[in-house]
Amino acid sequence: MTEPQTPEAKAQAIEVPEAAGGWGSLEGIAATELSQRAGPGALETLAHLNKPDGTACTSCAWIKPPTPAKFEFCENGAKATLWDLTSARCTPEFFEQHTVRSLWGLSANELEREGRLTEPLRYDPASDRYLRASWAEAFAAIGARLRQIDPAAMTFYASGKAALEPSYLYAAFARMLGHNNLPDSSNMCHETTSVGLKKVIGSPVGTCQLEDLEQCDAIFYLGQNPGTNSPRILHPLQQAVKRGCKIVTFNPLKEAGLVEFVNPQSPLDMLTGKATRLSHLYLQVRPGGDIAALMGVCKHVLARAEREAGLLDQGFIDAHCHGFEAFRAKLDATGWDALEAASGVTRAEMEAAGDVYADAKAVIGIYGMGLTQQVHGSEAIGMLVNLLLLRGNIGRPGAGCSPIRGHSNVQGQRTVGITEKVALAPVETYRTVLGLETPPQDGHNTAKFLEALQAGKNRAYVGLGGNLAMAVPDHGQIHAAWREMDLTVHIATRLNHTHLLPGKESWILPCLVRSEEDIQDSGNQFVSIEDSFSHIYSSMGKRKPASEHLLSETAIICELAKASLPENPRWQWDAWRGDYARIRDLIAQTYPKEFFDMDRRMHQPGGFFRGNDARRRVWHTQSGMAEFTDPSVLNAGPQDEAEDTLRLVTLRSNDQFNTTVYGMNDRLRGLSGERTIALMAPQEIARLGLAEGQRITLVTAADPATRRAVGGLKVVPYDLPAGTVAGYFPELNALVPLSLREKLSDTPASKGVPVRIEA
Ligand SMILES: Nc1nc2c(c(=O)[nH]1)N[C@H]1C(S)=C(S)[C@@H](COP(=O)(O)OP(=O)(O)OC[C@H]3O[C@@H](n4cnc5c(=O)[nH]c(N)nc54)[C@H](O)[C@@H]3O)O[C@H]1N2
Ligand SMILES: Nc1nc2c(c(=O)[nH]1)N[C@H]1C(S)=C(S)[C@@H](COP(=O)(O)OP(=O)(O)OC[C@H]3O[C@@H](n4cnc5c(=O)[nH]c(N)nc54)[C@H](O)[C@@H]3O)O[C@H]1N2
Ligand SMILES: [Mo]
Repeated sequence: MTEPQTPEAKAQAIEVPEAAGGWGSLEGIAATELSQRAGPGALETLAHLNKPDGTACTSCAWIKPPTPAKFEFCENGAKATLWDLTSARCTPEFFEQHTVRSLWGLSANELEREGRLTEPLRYDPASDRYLRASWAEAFAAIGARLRQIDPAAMTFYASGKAALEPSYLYAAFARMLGHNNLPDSSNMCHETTSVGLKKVIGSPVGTCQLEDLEQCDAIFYLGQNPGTNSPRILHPLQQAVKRGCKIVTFNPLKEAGLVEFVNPQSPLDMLTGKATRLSHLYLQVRPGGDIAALMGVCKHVLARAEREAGLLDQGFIDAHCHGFEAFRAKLDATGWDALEAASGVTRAEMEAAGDVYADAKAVIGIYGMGLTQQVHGSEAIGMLVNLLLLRGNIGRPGAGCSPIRGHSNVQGQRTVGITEKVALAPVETYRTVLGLETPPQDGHNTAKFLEALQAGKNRAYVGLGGNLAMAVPDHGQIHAAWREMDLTVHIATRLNHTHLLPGKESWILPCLVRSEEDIQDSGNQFVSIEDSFSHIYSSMGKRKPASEHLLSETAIICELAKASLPENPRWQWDAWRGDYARIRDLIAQTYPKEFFDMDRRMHQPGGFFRGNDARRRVWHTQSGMAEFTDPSVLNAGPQDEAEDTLRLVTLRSNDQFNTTVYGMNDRLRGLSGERTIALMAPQEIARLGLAEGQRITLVTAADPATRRAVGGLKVVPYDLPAGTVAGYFPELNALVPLSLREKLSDTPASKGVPVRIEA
């Protein structure tokens, strides 16, 4: 077979193991349901997902559309929900039989398969076991400890799932205690967006709405894997392609979800098995190659603009942008050879992408972790914005910049005050609404928390969900320090390894999941969620709770606060717990511009839009304009790599939600059976003298003073750029050095770690 000649033909010729969607996704759902023995009524729960006043899916942050499909959920949303609804129970009797030490040896999947946590548990160091406890004991003991510990030495982590009501109270509670140590999963995720996108357009979140996807002519899709991580986006992508929109993908891996899609909701698609080809061009950049690749695209657009009057939106650039001339000078000064070397794609591919851009009236840029988890990730985001600005592709119909968020309410948690930065806290309205003085010092983000932990300076940890010790870099260094804390408290649904690193005093506080009813004084409670498009909508659970002892996250936070704070007539923990509408009143008073009349508006189909000034071309940047930025590097990865290193990209499989591993199947990549693998290009395997199936050890090549290694990894051939190795998160997190972080945001650079192979 001859190599396809054009970039377009190359994209058309990509073969993937299986199209995303289709029967595979339905079988995926059935398999999980069977294996997890979800209780009766599970399918009914699925049918309510993402419907107006139904339950917001707990999986990703894709929107809940005003006119939902019959089944407004995807394979992986169903998996996440059914996983919550398992009939398996992880009871105190289970903990009686196992020491914490012995449980540590189980896999993530084995731990979570034990099922839902049912009762509060207290760690007993003498027997190395978690023991049954009452809620009253738990609150009293934790409250007493929190009163003793210096607020500067405590950290309250949040993992992006808890709704706006508990998140608002959690952030306020931390500040009432006297600290801003409020890291969020976002610190390992889209913090690069919160900082990097804000720097250039003044908005920390995306500017697009769903209707923009219905009107765009081209989508630049970078470093996000929709087939696995946000499958519902594939429906609007398919619709867009069917009406002629061109998708240009940038990804080192050929991800099936970006290649083709069979709509499982379409009888015709299912009957004929006919997949829609999604990517018009597929630029297989090397890790970090997006800055150079996008520069090449811009360079071509500017070259064409020399010949084609009106190609640039000069009116927009003049009226709305800052820094264009410096950026243009940088493009002129950067040659194609340098761009090809740094990006790993050819000039022809960059030019073809430039043509798609220049020929489209309205363009959207979409991106995910492939950009944010890089050392110079904010510069990559800045380059994407540069491209969009050239033709005024922000702030008009069918155009904009759209980061795809991770956890279902991660964006919302930041919106309602979970942030370590004082400048982002509602300092004034806290004062009037709660009589609360915000502590003046910035607190810990995730990386700073880990540094404090290693220095022995962080004494207490409270986790509102998550599995932080496994999600972070540098497992080897962090895990030992974790157990030295005086107090660790986990508000959780299932057992995970972070719980198995108890501090001197440790508690597991089991909570409801989103699909379960949450009965308080005023009846079953709604909560609210914010999606990637800044829409806020209600969610209500209808299932009977997994155990009669469970409390809601809101209730747990209220009780912890009561037990650890002095009485204050304005802090109405009982009333707030009794009726969450009263918490929404607080949110509305604290953030009146965005949340006025929240309790009513969140019930509208599709929720209400919190608004976005950049969408209206109002730029809250330093210059008051949208910023063209002149990148300081051509590749977003580390700059000082030695010759013989490879770049490690850590990935999610189709059978996991972050550290929750449902199974061993990564169907869309045609991989299964094992997660301790190292994916490498066949020619790379040959070049390095390795053999398929051989076991290797990967060793981190950055920060050589500390040895970081993961062994027993099976070499698996995969279509990847040269110099790249890929494998799964969190198994490979021990290789990610905490020192390797995105420059502006401190986000760990888990997509660009220099490594070497030890055979
Ligand atoms: N089912 C499921 N859904 C999820 C999650 C889950 O684990 N499972 N996690 C949730 C969370 S918290 C998040 S943040 C999102 C994550 O969703 P994504 O943003 O899709 O994150 P990753 O799975 O890490 O994949 C990132 C993609 O970037 C590509 N990539 C790696 N390096 C580069 C690069 O240098 N340049 C480019 N252009 N691409 C690169 C990878 O090949 C991969 O396709 O998904 C959310 N949804
Ligand atoms: N190497 C590498 N590391 C990464 C990443 C990567 O791509 N590569 N991705 C990073 C990203 S994007 C993220 S967001 C983080 C994820 O980090 P986290 O958000 O900390 O981790 P999760 O795996 O989502 O947390 C799972 C646990 O949350 C608890 N849980 C589940 N549902 C609920 C609930 O409804 N309420 C409560 N209270 N608890 C619940 C359960 O106990 C479960 O075990 O990992 C980061 N780490
Ligand atoms: Mo994330």
